[in-house]
Amino acid sequence: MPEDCIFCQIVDGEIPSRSVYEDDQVMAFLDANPLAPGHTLVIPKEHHETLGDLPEDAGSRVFETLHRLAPEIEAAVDADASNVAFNNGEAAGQEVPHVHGHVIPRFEGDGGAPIHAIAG
Ligand code: DGP
Repeated sequence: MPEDCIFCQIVDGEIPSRSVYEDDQVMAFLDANPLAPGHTLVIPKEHHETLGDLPEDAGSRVFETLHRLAPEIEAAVDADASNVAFNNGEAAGQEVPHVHGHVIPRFEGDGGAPIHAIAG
């Protein structure tokens, strides 16, 4: 793993995080700069920079986790919907070069804007 990868450091417990879920391959934790209450990141524990670098099995596990957690996160914060998205590569706005999916709870009346509009 790259020494300076903050998500690898979260996996190793060197940087604290607010855990949402963890198993042998995947971690989910609250985003430090949330766009909405309950904004959660789902990552493979193994370091891979982009989706294209991710082995199929790890990708499947990340997607299974997003699939299971998104409705649970919505329910936990009483949201009406969610954006589930990846910024995949630096030119697409990926700031942390360790694959991560965002679950961003959405609420009726929050504007209904698509993710590119709420993310800035
Ligand atoms: P992206 O732009 O898709 O690479 O999103 C990176 C997200 O990671 C951004 O929403 C903020 C979040 N983030 C950055 N550093 C940390 C950290 O140390 N802890 C946590 N929990 N989230 C972080």
